[in-house]
Amino acid sequence: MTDFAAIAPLLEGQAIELPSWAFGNSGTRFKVFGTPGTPRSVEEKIADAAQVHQYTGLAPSVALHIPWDLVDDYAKLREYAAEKGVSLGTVNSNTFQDDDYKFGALTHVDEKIRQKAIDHHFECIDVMDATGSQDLKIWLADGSNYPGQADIRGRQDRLADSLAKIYDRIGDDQRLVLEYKFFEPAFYHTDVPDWGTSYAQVSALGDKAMVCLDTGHHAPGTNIEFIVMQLLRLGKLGSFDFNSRFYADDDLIVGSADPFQLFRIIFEVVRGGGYGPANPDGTSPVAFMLDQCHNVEDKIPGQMRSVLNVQEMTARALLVDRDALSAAQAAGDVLGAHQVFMDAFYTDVRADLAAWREERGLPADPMKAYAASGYQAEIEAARVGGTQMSWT
Ligand code: PSV
Ligand code: MN
Ligand code: MN
Repeated sequence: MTDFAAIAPLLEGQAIELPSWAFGNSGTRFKVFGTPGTPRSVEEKIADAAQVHQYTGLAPSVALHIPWDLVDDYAKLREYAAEKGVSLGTVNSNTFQDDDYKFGALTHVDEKIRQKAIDHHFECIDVMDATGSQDLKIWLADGSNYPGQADIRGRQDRLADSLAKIYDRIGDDQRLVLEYKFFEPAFYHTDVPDWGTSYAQVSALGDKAMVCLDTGHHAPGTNIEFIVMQLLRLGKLGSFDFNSRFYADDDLIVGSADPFQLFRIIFEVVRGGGYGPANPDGTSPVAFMLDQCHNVEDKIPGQMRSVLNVQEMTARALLVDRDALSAAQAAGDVLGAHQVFMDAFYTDVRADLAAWREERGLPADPMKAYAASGYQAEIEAARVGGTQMSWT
């Protein structure tokens, strides 16, 4: 098997973007629990995200969600983030919390409402221009609840037209990534339910339009790594929203429900050339982002655990002896090939990663170092009054 020393340099520069909303309160339709110290402003969310990067070295950027992260001056916010040691990443549009969008946004039959949704995306692109963000991520709540409720074909045509208008505004160094989700909040059909629909829509737009794969947005049992392989093969996998799930769109800590699935997904990213510094700015061709909520656990350590899980499964995926695997596959050695794969998955890399961190001036155990830092007590004492930021 490949040894850790051989793959260690490949871990250099791994970047996992954090969602600003993970630092605010979140919950279910039953209850949103507030916790002392929760951010009351976008700046406080960014300060908390910067902690994750400070202790892990893995999370140099923060994704924004507009209008949750609305501020007057994005250039100033960019400076603030830089002072904290992070940058502003993907800008997520939000067309799911406005009464006008009850029956759709980019697919709406009413031209005025559809234009309002398009205009919102233009505003998001303005934000990107000010923050220096590369990606505009579009996730649509559009869909219907009952057979016959909507002309599903007409909606697809309007979606294509709306996306083309938005794409026209995307700058040379920017990308549009279209996220799919098979259900929720609409339950009969959604307008971008699967990778095939997202792929068809972004392919019609051009090279700067890609698919975003959220790991929680598939039917149970779906072979997600196959989709990863196919999208990479087609050159259209733009980014991940990582999280894990037991049942639906649970948004739990990535790698907690099924670390083996995360390993299989990252193996296909590596195999397909989606990992590593292929871009001129040193970033990976496929952007790694988290899309999670921490309903009952502390948010900063929750995000730390998440990026560490991604790093751990990345190391294990890189450990797969690809030559031995190919040889066994070519020889029709079913169990030999499977064993090569599993040997890497079962390799405990935690001690090696701890040493790797220490060599780079990072704490061997970031969770422990953060807990000992006193930051949590500090924010609990300082953040009194104001309104805590919330996912909804
Ligand atoms: C929708 O379920 C989603 O995954 C989209 O990415 C949204 O932007 C995000 O959740 C909000 O948390
Ligand atoms: Mn998502
Ligand atoms: Mn989701």
